[in-house]
Amino acid sequence: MGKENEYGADQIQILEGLEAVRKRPGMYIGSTSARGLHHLVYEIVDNAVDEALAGYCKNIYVTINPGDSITVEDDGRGIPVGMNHKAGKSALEVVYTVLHAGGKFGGGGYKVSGGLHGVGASVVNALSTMLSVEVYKEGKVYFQSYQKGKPDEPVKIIDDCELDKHGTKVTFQPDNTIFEETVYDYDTLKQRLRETAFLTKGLRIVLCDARGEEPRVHEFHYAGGIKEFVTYLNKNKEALYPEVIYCEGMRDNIYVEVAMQHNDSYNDGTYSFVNNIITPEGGTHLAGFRNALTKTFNAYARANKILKDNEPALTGEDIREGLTAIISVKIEEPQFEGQTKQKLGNSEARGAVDSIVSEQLTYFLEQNPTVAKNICEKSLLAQRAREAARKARDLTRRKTALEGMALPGKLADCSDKDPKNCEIFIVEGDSAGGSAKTARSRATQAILPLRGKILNVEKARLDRIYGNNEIKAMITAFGTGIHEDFDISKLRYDKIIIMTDADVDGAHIATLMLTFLYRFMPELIKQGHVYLATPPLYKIEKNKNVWYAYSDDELNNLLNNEIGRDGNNKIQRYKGLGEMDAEQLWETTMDPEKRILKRVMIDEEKTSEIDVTFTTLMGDKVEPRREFIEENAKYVQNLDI
Ligand code: 0RA
Repeated sequence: MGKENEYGADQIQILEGLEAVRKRPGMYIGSTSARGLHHLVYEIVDNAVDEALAGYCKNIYVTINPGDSITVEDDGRGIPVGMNHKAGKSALEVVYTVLHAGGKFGGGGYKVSGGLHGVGASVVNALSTMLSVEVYKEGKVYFQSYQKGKPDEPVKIIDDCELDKHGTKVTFQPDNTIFEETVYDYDTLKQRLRETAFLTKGLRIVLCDARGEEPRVHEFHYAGGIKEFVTYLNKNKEALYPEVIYCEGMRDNIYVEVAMQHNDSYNDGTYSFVNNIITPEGGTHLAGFRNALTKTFNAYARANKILKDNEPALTGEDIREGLTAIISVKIEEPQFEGQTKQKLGNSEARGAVDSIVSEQLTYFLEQNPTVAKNICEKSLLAQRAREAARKARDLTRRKTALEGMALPGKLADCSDKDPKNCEIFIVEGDSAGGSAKTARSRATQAILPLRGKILNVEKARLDRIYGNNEIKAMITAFGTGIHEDFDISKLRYDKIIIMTDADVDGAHIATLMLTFLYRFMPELIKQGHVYLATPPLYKIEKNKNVWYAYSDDELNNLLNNEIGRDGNNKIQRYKGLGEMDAEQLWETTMDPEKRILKRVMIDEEKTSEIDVTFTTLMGDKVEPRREFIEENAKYVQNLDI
């Protein structure tokens, strides 16, 4: 076959490849929702991060331009621009037009192909109406631009630059015929880029939002890497000891880093990453860490007589109570398993993490006996609380076994017994609960009124939680049990609807409820069973007609258009659910035909930030909470976490 034919065949393959990406974008970037839109940025940034991991790039600048195009510039070596003889074109063009070409060329350096969606720059290119790239190398600026992945022209030199300038600058405009959402969310990018900077110590990432009149800029640069990540995650909690324990090493060609520190909370805040990408379902690296932790602490506690020979061993759960930990591995060919491919499967990662953590943690404990004793004692307390909680739980279990499903007295249950048809309203206060009971559709709607504020689970151990009446009522009403007892098939209602006043107190109660659900029954949220009711803020009456408005914007819209501004309008501002009679409550908030429900969702990629948010809102420290509320006051309409 002649050279030209070969080139032609290649060309056809490339076009077919790009077409495939545009036809089934979800297969390559997961989704075409806001999430997929943001993945385009991560894809391009991750390529630059690989260059940083190889030791050549120190700074990455990410800019959201007016019109929501994105520019990512790095100061790495610059993508190779020379001829790729096999493909018959510039290596740069290969990178941007051939599927899965990322990193397969050029030798040397440490190349970790991205995790779940490490699909390469060509996918971003195929899904962009426009993409342009400049490479700075040896005093020249190389350039190529593309539309929907197809190059406008071959790579050309467009300018000279400083001899010592080097790097790559990419700008792309996501295709609005492919993405359902094309507006970038600054906070989403900010969180992810902060995380990337934590996971790549020494790398500086600057994010700039140039869409508004005043640019917004955040800079992330952590010399301490994941050690600083742990400090950040613990910032609203009291650390149990000042040191962040850090282990690092290379085994079986796997680079392992672990950082951890206990705090005075009761949650396990462990997050694991593979090649800088979070693994929400853990996997072998996490298993290796847990094994090492349990083994090492038990050995230490026994050897130092903190745990007597006749006492039972500490469980992993005991030791992880109040632990904040980051496990980060870099591995050349990660294998992902599980339904959502978010679980690391490489068996060698288990041994690598286990041996590195066991060895270095043992050494640390020997060198820091005060810290070691501190952690062991906290674990012993956890063990005792766990024992007390088990007894309390067994008691409720025995009770339910004896009395059948002993539903809480305050619950007005629905008559339909098929959970798929049923919903439960958790209502703040007895008076609103009364209206809701009158208003409801008895067949399918159950009402559980809660008295006052529910226990802040962020500040309580399991045994106290089991002792709390409001929480017990919810647990029995839902039917699923919690923690290791949790069984979604026992869920008695398809929808759990939190209905609180549309004021600050109501928002606080809703947050307490969400904290409880998030910590004890996260699956209910993950599987989309949890909702927030939306009561109206205003009632407008004119000539016996009635309108409801659910926000200030809506009120103004109604007054400007449908109703008209008129002195005879009667506008009532609702302060609480209690101000509505049963009929109004039904019409505005409960009627499945008319109401607005907000489904609460968890973005699996954002869990560490969700934890920070909950501890900011619910923890002991007042100052960070005030700051958070001030910073977010503008954005409160969005209650998803
Ligand atoms: C492989 C080899 C060389 C550079 C890169 C990859 C590279 C890739 C990307 C992607 C984004 N930014 C990047 N920067 C560099 C070395 C090429 C050479 O030495 O000529």
